Amino acid sequence: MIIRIPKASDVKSSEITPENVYVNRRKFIRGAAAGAAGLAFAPSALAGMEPAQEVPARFASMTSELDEPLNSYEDVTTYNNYYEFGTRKEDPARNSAPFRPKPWTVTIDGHVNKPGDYALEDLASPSQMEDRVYRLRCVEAWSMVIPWYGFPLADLINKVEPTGNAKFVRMETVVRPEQMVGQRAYPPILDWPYVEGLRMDEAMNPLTLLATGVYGMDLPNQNGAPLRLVTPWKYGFKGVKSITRISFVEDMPVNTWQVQNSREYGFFANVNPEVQHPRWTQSRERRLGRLRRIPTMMFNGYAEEVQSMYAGMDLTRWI
Ligand SMILES: Nc1nc2c(c(=O)[nH]1)N[C@H]1C(S)=C(S)[C@@H](COP(=O)(O)O)O[C@H]1N2
Ligand SMILES: [Mo]
Repeated sequence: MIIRIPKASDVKSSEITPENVYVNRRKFIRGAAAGAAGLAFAPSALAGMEPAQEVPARFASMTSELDEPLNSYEDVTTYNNYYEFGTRKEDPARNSAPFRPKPWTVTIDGHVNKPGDYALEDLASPSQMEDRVYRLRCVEAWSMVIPWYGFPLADLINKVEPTGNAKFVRMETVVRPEQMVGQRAYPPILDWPYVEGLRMDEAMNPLTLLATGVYGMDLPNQNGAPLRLVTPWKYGFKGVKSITRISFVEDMPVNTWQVQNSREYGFFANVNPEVQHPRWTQSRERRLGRLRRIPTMMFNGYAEEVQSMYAGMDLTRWI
């Protein structure tokens, strides 16, 4: 197995794989290699990363609550956004092997009764772990249906007891340039560390998940090992990866993409087909691996569970 570790100068933020090229190449890979075995094994060996792992049988007939089929393990783990490992969709799977997600410590600070440095095992007990099939919808208008594995963020919050001054939760990705080639690029691709946030009611919503896995297996590095956020009614960029710090704060955090471009990205980032991104429509999306575009649903299909949190807010202003 050869792992190519690119030089920092290889990473160009302007380089984005056109989706049609990607779809065609994937079709070819599937046709050539998957054959009849297709479903039983996660063909990550195809991507040259690690030995094929068995996808647990319980996923064979699993769908979303809207009966949508799951994207394959290969889709979920080879088409990623994780700029710490490069800006192209295939970069994170290719470049993240040097990253070491174990052991892992999460710093809890801010307005909270039980601050401290917690070992990941002490924040998530095995009995809280569950599969949750959620759509991930990216601003770039592609989407996937993913069987996440993890525990509710609300459980962690209850454990550490925020005080009344905590109005928002702010989360940070680890900074490890020696293990993350994208963080070695100059000029910097983003203003590290990657930062995201939720309002306290959003963080406590039962849909909000801290994922430690996909397809019932530990998160691969490219998906945000060992701990990442999944907020299914928000655009994918809210799903901050490899979380190393969780702060309970009074003021609305400034998230990475707002710093990058505040005209295009706001704090809330609720999936909303009626609010257009300045550079493309948000009213339709393409499920990875399919060519036909489908209408995007308000709040990514989770309106019933979340819309009351935004009653009275102008969602064309609070993007
Ligand atoms: N630290 C960090 N987290 C990140 C990103 C990133 O570049 N760095 N990309 C975000 C974006 S834009 C998306 S769409 C999702 C993609 O998650 P996935 O690759 O597991 O599908 O991760 C989000 N979390
Ligand atoms: Mo994204």
